Amino acid sequence: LLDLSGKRALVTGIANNRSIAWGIAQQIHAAGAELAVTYLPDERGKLKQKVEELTAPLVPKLLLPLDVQQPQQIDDVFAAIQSTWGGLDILIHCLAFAQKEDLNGDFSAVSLEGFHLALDISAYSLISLSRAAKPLMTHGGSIITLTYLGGVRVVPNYNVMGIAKAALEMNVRYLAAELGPRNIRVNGISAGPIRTLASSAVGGILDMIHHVEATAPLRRTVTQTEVGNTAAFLASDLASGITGQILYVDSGYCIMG
Ligand code: 0WD
Repeated sequence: LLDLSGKRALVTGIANNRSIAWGIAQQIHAAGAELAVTYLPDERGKLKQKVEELTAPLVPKLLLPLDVQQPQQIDDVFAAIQSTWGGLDILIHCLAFAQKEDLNGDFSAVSLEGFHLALDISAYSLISLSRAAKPLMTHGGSIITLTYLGGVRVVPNYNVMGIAKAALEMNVRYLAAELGPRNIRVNGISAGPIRTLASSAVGGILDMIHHVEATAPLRRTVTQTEVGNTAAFLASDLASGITGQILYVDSGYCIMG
């Protein structure tokens, strides 16, 4: 039976009630995990308030600011986890960013700065968060990230984020190889397109959603809850033999020619 009771989970990437991370937080909480959640700090503190209100029913043990571009904030998050829980079992990496101008038009137009930014926030951050989580996962653990088909195949307008996702998926494999002897498993979920704040920045996302609805074997897109259920499974002991994998939760779209 799927049971996460007694497990302590850090969930990053909740921005609002459409966030995939919110679907994951709800499902792993429902399975019994205790939560710590992070929010991207902004000057007016609006995001903090939003995430605080949204997650209140899940009674998170910690609500912490985290901009993955700020190494000090990463240190502070894991120091708080260490002093509150003394360890960690589950890390959900559910964040990405690229400049809007780099998510449509000519792929070759991407600036070095835009490239660095996308790869830093969307791919390197899995390495830095995993490095910080490693010493806390003393009884093994499960690290889960979110990726997209555009990291494997050319998807119109996904552009620099496709490069970031390709790097992210390779990060999953190298981290899985390093952390496996500690019984820390590292996997990615490749989700089908879902309407969120982040995906709305990708040019033509609605066309992509309609294309999936017309051609995927299940003839529909997936929900945050379905992605959340898969994350709960991967986080659980039911998935104890699975590491270094990218699991597609996309209504089967990726098998179609
Ligand atoms: O169709 C989709 N929505 C898919 C999303 C399909 C397949 C994969 N994904 C991936 C995304 O690439 C991302 O890795 O799922 C993950 C979560 O994305 P989401 O749920 O679609 O988007 P959203 O609700 O916007 O959450 C992403 C959040 C940010 O929100 P905004 O929109 O404010 O940028 O990532 C966070 C932030 O909360 N984020 C950061 N967190 C820490 N440090 C940073 C940062 N520097 N930048 C963005």
